Amino acid sequence: MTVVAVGESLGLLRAEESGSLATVDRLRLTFGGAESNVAIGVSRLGGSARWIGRVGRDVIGDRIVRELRAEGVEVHAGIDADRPTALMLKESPVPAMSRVLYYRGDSAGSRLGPADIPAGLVQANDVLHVSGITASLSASAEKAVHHAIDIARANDALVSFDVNHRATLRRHRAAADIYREVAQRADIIFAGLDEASLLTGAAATAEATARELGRIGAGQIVVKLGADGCLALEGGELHARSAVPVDPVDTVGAGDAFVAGYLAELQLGGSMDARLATAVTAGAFACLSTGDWEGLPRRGDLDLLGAVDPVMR
Ligand code: KDG
Repeated sequence: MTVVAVGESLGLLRAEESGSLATVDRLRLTFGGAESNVAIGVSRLGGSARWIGRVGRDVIGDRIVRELRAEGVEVHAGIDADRPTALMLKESPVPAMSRVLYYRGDSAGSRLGPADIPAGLVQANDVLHVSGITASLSASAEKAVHHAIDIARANDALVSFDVNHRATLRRHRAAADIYREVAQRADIIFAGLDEASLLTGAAATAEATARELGRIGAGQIVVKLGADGCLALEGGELHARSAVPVDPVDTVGAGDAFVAGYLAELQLGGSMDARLATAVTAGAFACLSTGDWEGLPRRGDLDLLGAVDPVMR
């Protein structure tokens, strides 16, 4: 069973110190992308992962493809000779707070279209993972997401959808409409409370949120509650899990790490409780690193956050 993630990955210039990018001068070059972060996370946890997207014919695109392959992710990247790979800048205006600026309008990745989705995208029992970011990039990217879902449906693969709302993304139509149409075709929905309210209207509690999302039709609902853990609904039963307490340095990428933990355990046939345990642990790891994916744990790391002895020899 392979997790097949479809989306846009972007070059990332990240400030190495707190303060405004107007004055900070030390930056690190890396990359990010919600769906490729999930693919890396699954691969690091021992699972099989594939990423599908478009990059420009440029050094940032080369870097993304090379790094993903180095992380054990199978890559199907369309190369766009006319448009660049997108960029984002990440600054930390005050310690432990991150602000992301996008330079992605009409990027190679946002020109993703149905023709970029291979016919043999998934096999039975694979998981297609998509997010609200990809469907928001452009009308053609939204079509690509639905085309990928058509292929998944025709091949008995599961469809996983993380709403991943990004308020500053410029969209071709209303976010709630885009998300609702994908959610209605998903088997697994991941959403934070605010994201869920875009789909169903605000609910009073996490439980009410999970049940409202459940009415959309997906068999697995996972409400991400950040430092309060998560609440899942499957077969009418609720499963709660506390977060693993950490002192976060940067929470960007924690949601993707959470999804990767969940899907990696699902690949192994793990129970809901096992899926949530790995999800919250992977999410905690991601909070300890300033990179969007660099802090993702390998399977052998998962026990480290509970370790009593601070020295291992
Ligand atoms: O979830 C982390 C992502 O936000 C990041 O890696 C980049 O895909 C990205 C985005 O659109 O913000």
